[in-house]
Amino acid sequence: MFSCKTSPEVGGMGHSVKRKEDARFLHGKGKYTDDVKLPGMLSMVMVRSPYAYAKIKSIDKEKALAIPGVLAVITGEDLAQYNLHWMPTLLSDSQMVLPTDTVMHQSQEVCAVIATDRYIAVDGAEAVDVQYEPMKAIVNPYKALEEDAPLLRPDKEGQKDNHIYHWERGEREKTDAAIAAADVVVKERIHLPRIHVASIETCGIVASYDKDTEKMLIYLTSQAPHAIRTILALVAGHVGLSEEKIRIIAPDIGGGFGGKVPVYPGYVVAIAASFLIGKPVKWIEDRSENLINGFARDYHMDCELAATKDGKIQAFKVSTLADHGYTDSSANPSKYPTGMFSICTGSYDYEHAFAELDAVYTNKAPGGVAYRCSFRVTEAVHAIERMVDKLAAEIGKDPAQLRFENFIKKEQFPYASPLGWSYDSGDYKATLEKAMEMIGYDDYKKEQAEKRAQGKLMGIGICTFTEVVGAGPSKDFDILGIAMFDSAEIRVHPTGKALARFGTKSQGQGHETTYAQILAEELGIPYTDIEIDEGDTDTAPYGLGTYASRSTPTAGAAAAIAARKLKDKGKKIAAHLLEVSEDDIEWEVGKYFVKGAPEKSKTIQEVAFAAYTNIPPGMEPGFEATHYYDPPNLTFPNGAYICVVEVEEETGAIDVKRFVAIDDCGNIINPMIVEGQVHGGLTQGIAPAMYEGIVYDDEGNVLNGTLMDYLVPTAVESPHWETGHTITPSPHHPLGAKGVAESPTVGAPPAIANAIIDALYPLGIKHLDIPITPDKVWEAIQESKAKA
Ligand code: MCN
Ligand code: CUM
Repeated sequence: MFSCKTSPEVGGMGHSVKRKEDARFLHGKGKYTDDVKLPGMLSMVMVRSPYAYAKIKSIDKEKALAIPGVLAVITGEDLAQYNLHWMPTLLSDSQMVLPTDTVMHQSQEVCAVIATDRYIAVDGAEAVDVQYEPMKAIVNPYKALEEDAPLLRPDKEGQKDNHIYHWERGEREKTDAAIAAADVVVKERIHLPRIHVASIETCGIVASYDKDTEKMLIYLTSQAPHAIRTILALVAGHVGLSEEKIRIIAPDIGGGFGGKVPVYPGYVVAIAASFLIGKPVKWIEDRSENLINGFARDYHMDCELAATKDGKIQAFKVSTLADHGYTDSSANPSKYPTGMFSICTGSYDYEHAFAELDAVYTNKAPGGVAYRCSFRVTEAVHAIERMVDKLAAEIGKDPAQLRFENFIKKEQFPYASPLGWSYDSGDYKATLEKAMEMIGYDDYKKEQAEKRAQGKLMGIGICTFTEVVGAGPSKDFDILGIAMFDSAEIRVHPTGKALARFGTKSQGQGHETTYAQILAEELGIPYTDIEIDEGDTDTAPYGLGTYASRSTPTAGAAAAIAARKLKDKGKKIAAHLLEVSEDDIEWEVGKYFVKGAPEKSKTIQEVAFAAYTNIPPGMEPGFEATHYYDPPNLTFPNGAYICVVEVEEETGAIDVKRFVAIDDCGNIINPMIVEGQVHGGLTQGIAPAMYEGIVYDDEGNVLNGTLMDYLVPTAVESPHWETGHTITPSPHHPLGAKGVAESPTVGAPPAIANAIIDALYPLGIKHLDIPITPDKVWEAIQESKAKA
């Protein structure tokens, strides 16, 4: 167990101090991209395609340009003159900035109208006359692979069909043989549909080019400002936008959740427009533009789990078809096109596994982006956790018992998983035991038996997941060739107050508080005396940004090590001040003292002052340190979630009665912030499980592109989350911490799905895909009754 080393006033690790950033947010003083107003700023609005697949016959700008205040209509042809009409996606596919001849999905950007204000720009966009020749869209990814399917990407050299790539991990033959020889094999096709992060703040940019200084100043709601700057320089270097001339400032962010990692076409057009016109250009998406473009996942997974008749798991195989829309824009590391999907073997110890994935083009918006997912871990966890429950049902074993019998044991860590990961640490048994005790599992089992006897539908669902977060190591992980590590830079001022800067970027995770707490833990400087700064590429050290719950595993570690470098320098200064040898100096949080004479001491603040005023001969003045941290491994948090539901047979209505979430993210920096992250993440877990899913018609139109039709759960839909934790420190992280922010979103959907399907099991219903809505349940019930 973890015990605090610092006082609450110093506020190091383990203290639930209040978030420093909240005063500004609660007082309405957060500064978001749309709050940026620059002199002479213009507004940009996109003309978007009503068709999912069409040839553009003509674009007539005349009427739009005749409107007073409309300054320009930018088309793909205009950008083509500068070779800026295409851009790379983060996974090295190609994406149109603006089309020159064909639109590939409904709501795709067709051209951009620049005007003196947004109202005029909207009028201008309506006045642009685009003539289309609609074509038959491919919406179903299985149909996209049929022989007579039209080739969607003839622009790609060597592309002969709509198949993007094949990926596989593990041993196909051995896994197939184990499955063929097993007593029991359960099979299921599981679909995780497209969903949208639906952050409160949509995407947006203000681009401001100064022709005299040749500097491009960009305000961007971005989770990864440094990486985006490098990519922009690589894409637009040929027109003079080189990296030192680009400054990206990511101001406050109203939710990222993965949706603010990529570069969107609107960003490039706004930058190009400002570059050409020489004035600041703002582009902010409206809600529907945000909802219809760019989704997470869309995985169709064929799963097979094999076991002995008493439930010893022997092999797992999953073959996935991934619908990426018209371009693969997944924000995944280059060597991991399917992200960390190969964590799909889960928390269980068995020998044989094989995972393969085929990615395919369709006429949908670029997909595979993110939804608080740790790089495709949600999909992986859903696959294994649904299948483990299916196996339990098949052999009539309690799903908790089945899990206990198959868990990787505490002594087996570091554990080499069959698909190639080295799990760092965990105690899965303890985590599940704690969850069962907290919810009162055995009592619910009895209650369920009684309810079933009365013909009532009650279900209990478990998910015991293993997460994988914290990329690097940089030798394995890069995005478009940019290696993944992260950074911290600390400056302690003469008065002992400090400023620390990071290569990550908070979108609501509380970094201004938790990074200060890490430094407080290491240096003993109160967290309130430490300012945290992120997101400005001109001032922050280079880093890859905040996503995949990597900030604590990477930048958090960098902060600790940078602080330790400072402490080493401080020790020399303290020895000088106390007139003893360095070897005689000891450290206790916040001060150095002479071994055996604790009354002879110097505080960290006194040492900081001396660093600028009274240093030993030959030493460099100043009290600063920087560290770029390249982790030796990822961190593997885990959790045990249990959900109890009741389903009303007449209506299909689902009532989540209880939800207990026990997370193990190693040592915790701020328990309250972690709890907040878990609450938010669980709500984002019930969302795909029960409410959210983008619906397409056969023509590729999105049928729920507004928040009237796309149900984002609020406090009303959310159950009372009950949370707790176990602590298994990461053996390789300097603070023993693991990332946590996405665990709940990864773990909650299968727990909820398992509970609902468990409730329906007496009716013979053995699987439902998420979102499991009342109408889906009602239909399944009607079908099962018709069969009976
Ligand atoms: N933390 C802690 N102790 C730990 C682990 C984490 O106190 N052992 C704290 C951290 O210090 C940090 C927070 O919990 O303040 C989350 O840390 P971490 O798990 O490292 O995740 P990141 O900071 O890298 O956040 C990214 C993650 C992702 S990928 C998505 S998606 C998501 C999420 O954060 N988007 C969010 N949570 C979000 N929360 C808000 N409010 N808004 C978003 O857009
Ligand atoms: Cu996968 S969403 Mo988060 O990693 O930014």
